[in-house]
Parts: sequence; structure tokens; C-alpha cells
Amino acid sequence: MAKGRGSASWSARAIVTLMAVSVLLLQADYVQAATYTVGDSGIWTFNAVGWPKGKHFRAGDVLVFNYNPRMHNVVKVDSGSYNNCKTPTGAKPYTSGKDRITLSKGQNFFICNFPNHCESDMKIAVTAV
Ligand SMILES: [Cu+2]
Repeated sequence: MAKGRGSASWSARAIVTLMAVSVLLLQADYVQAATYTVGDSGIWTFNAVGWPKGKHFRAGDVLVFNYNPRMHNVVKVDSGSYNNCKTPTGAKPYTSGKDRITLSKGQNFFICNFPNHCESDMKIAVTAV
């Protein structure tokens, strides 16, 4: 009997502990995930390249790209494509004009692939930890 009561109380304590840990984890997630609107004026446009400087990004953070979709787009690319402004075959541009893109851990590269826009520094490299 005493053994039975002991194990029930152990389970209850385990459940309470798990709930407490879950709440802490949820709060940690809530604190960690941030949303950033890309561009110093809140617009994704030319000369965006310096925008990430001085900011600290985490995997799971969301970048919001606001732009006129008739003039610009967003393409997630690799470092090579970022550096030479060449869009890889099969890359799928974001074209909504208000794209929300979640950062992956490590380096994330984005360009606009309208002709000569990337070359005009419409590109950003964001490192997420
Ligand atoms: Cu553009």
C-alpha cells in the first residue's frame, strides 16, 4: 500500500515537473523568436546589403520583406549565388510583396533577381545562431 502511494506521488511530481519545464520552454521560444522587417526604412529595396549589420538573429526568427512585387522579388540563395548575383536554376522567388521567411541556423542569403538589382546591393546575408 505504502509503495503504491509512493509511486502515485512520484508520478504526480513528475507530471508537475514536466508541466513546469514545458511552460519554461514555451516562454523561451516566445522570447527567442523575433520578427524583423528588412530594410532601414522598412522596405526591401536597393542598397539593403548593410541592413543586417549590428543585429543578432536566431534560427526561427522571421524576416519580413515588404516591396512592390512589380519591381522586386526575394530569392533565397547559397553563398556562391549571393556573391556573383546569379540565381540558381530551379530557385523559386518569393513574389507576394510581403513575404515572411523564417531563418535557418547558419547563413541565410537573399537577393532580388530582377536584372541588376542584386548588383545594386539588393542583397542581404544574415547569420542566425
Ligand atoms: Cu529588386
